[in-house]
Amino acid sequence: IDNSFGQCPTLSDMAGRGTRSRDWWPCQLKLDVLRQYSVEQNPLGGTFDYAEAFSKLDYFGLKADIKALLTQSQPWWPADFGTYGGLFIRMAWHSAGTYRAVDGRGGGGMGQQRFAPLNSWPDNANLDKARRLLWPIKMKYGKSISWADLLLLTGNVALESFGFPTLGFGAGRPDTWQSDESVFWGAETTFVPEGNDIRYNGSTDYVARATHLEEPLAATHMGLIYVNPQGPNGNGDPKSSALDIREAFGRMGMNDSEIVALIAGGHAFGKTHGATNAVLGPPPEGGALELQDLGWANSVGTGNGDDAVTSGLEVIWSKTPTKWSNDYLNSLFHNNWTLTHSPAGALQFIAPDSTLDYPDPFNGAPRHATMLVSDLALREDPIFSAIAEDWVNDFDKLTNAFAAAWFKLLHRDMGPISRYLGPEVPKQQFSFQDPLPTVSYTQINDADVKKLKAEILAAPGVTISNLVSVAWGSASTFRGGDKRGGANGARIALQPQVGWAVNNPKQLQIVLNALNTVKTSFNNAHRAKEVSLADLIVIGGCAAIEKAAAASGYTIEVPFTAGRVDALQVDTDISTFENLNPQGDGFRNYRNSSGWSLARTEEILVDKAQQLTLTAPEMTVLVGGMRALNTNYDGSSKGILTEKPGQLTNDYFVNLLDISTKWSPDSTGELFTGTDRTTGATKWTATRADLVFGSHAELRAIAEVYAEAGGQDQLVTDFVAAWVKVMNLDRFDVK
Ligand code: HEB
Repeated sequence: IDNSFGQCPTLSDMAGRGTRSRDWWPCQLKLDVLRQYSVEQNPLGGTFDYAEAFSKLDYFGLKADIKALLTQSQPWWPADFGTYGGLFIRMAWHSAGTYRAVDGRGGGGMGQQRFAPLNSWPDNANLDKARRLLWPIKMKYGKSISWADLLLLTGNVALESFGFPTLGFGAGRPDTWQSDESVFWGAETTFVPEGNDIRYNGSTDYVARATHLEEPLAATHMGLIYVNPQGPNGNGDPKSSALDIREAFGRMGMNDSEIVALIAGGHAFGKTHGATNAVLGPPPEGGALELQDLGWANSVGTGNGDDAVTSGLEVIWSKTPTKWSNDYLNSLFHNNWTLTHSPAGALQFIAPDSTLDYPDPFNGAPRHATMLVSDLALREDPIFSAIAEDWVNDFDKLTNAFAAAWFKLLHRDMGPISRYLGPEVPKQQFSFQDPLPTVSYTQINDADVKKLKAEILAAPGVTISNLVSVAWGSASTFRGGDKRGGANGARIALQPQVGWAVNNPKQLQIVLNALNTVKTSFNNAHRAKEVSLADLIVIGGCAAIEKAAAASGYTIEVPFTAGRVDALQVDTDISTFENLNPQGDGFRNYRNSSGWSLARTEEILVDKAQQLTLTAPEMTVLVGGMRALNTNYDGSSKGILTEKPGQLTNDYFVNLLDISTKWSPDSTGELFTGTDRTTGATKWTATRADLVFGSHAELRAIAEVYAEAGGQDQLVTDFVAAWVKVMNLDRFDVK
């Protein structure tokens, strides 16, 4: 356990050390999350195209090499039962299992297990060995396979080597080169088991607290992928463990039967490691140079093999830990369990009167059946046990359920199926992929777009403001983390998005009605050619921006790429789409104040900008431009710092930075009034999402660029570029 949070024994004066502004002003709004993954820190350079590199991969050669590696036990980390399969399955599961449905972050899509904090989480103990075992293979295949893909594919190959029929594999996860700092892993300053559990907002009641888990977190403690194997806070109680499991896996987007399938499937293999009470060395990130990014050094005995300590638990679930079987569930339901301690002192269950044919991984010595407290949850919880008992007697059902849940686990954050690469992508579509229909009609051309723009602008009820707002609402659900949302599919016209407060349902309906009328008349007038509502929503935004620019003296054309299609309600999973309902959308001056959140409005704005993969300048110009276009979600005048709303001007920045306005907060600290410093007359109102562009030194520096001489021209150019980027965030089909 590393108790040195926030401390470092050596004081250096180089390479960014010493006290920094972040130390002096820890509550300062940080823009770092908008500056990740720049070309400068990518050794493959900005032009590297992973899909292209992957297309040259000898995929089945790679799979054969992984399969061979499984049974090549290395003396520095001997394989249990003669195979690394169990270890590799756990590696893949822990890579993908950090996904949280609430904000779409985490997951295996960026190969983040290589970097802090994940590489050093207590729950990821000894997975450094798994990755190091894979290095010769990564080295051999180079750029044609990313670490992110390799970590997951290896888990698949391991399952297949044990005789499990997987549904296939979709590659296509380009590597990242730094820790993803955008993920909120919790506010705690200690790792499990010490976890000070700020995420439960003070609740210590195991029944009540599961529902108090702070959003967007999924894990129950800092440093865990999901739940404590010894029960909540190590209480040894399977019933309350079940509540934690349901909540944690639910936050990963898994339902009860998927949960049972994953655990019963995963723990059919391998073992846990707690042979001795060894005190382990620091995790990789805290390790000495000579350890070369390996952690958890174990100095008892050989420190590996039959002396290995990982979790401190010593469990062998199945009589056949290297073969796909129903033995885990058989053991769970057909044995009598007694709470006991592992050699390392951790709470686990043993079946003292079980048969002695649970094999030792090295010497074959017989052992009794053992289970984790969290495994017993599948038997003690009535809902889990009903599902599991059904599968005890129906192995095929378990096999099918695990295959589907495992596939979902690995691909949950990949976005639409069009992103999947490789020869093993299943033909079948899954609801978690948010399917879009394939269409055969001819797409509209430039001349059609021009005509459609004119028709939209002439339609009853539409304004520059509501067209821009709806186009933004449609596209801005996109989340870079799991590639869900976006304008394609026009899901803004479907449940649940159509009813979201941020979308102003009444105004939205006016625009959708107008666009649907345009759509019907266009499609009736053409034979094989059609326009989708999804495209029309975006075209509406283009038309409105062009008109607003014309009003301020600019003749521009907002680039548009046709080809979006309209999704069906049946292909739109309402409950998980609800996760895309924003806590706040500073771009439309929206903040949902219900629900427990410690976040400030300006942090929610930056967080949303990060989801949209925007840079700080892009965020700034979009807010300023959208205020000029009068696109607040509720039509309010908050932050509309212009006398000419609806024209694409830089007025917002000019007026925000004008010293003659004096700003004062209301009692909530959310709304501000700007008065004339001399006369005292009220000039404007604004929110935190506005004033931050004048108060935050770095944002102010960007705002100045748009307010100073030349700023108006630059605003028009940059606004259009950032706008088009947002409209196309989910166009994986367009290069
Ligand atoms: Fe698991 C292992 C816990 C789920 C798969 N796990 C394990 C361990 C632990 C656990 C503690 C041990 C580690 C060591 O080494 O020591 N899990 C757990 C929990 C949970 C789970 C608590 C929730 C309830 N798993 C899971 C899943 C999966 C898995 C879901 C898949 C799918 N695991 C696994 C494996 C293993 C484990 C395969 C083995 C590893 C080896 O062999 O190495």
